Amino acid sequence: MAGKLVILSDLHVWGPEDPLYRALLRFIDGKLGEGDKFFIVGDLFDLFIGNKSVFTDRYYELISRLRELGSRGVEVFYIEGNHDFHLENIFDDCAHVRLYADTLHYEWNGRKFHFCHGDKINWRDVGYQTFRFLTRNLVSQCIIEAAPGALIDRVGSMMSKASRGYNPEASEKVVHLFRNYACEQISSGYDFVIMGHSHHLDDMRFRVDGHEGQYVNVGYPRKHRKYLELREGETFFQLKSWEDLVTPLRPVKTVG
Ligand SMILES: [Mn+2]
Repeated sequence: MAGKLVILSDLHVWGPEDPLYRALLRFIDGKLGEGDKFFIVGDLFDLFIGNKSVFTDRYYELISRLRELGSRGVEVFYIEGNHDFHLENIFDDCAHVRLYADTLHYEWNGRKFHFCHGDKINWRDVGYQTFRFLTRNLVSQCIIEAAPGALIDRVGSMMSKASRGYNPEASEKVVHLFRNYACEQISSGYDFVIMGHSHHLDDMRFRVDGHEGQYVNVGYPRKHRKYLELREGETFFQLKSWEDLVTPLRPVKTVG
């Protein structure tokens, strides 16, 4: 099958006025075409919880763009992050958009891919785990469904900022944990492990018992200005420069 895999994560778009938001729309228009698979590996938004009009109105343009990709022959795989989830009702009627709350195991051209945002990996990271627990468990899901969007927006923004303050940058230990996790997946047979969340740009190869696999993480595009691409016939993902991101994109905050 023709086409390529294109991967983005951790944009943490904070609003329609965010220059990165405009750049993302241009990215979707310019870089995706017939037969392509577009993978979003979580935290595309700094805050997007549930199918609430406060969010769907705010990001109307992007949602329309993703919805329209079907007619351009592009499939979308949205692996939810810890800042954007419960998106299940937004794309209900779009067969070309698939949502994953956790992990995506994928096969393409005989090669095996393991995708996850990565927020469950660092179990010692109390800040993230609390955020995840409070927002993802069933009780809070019911609350989210019943609560007005404006309230979720306010509370979520506070929590999002709090988790930012808790861990401004992935420590060496976290980076190490992510690489270990990737290595485990590769040793269990995956050819590629793709994660986000750490905001640490990574491109590593692991060879286990003669089997070589690649771990990639786009880091924090606001800072690193990279995305990932795998074309047919290529052996490994390329970290490509997002050359469109030339204007200053507000001071860099490394976020969880
Ligand atoms: Mn995250």
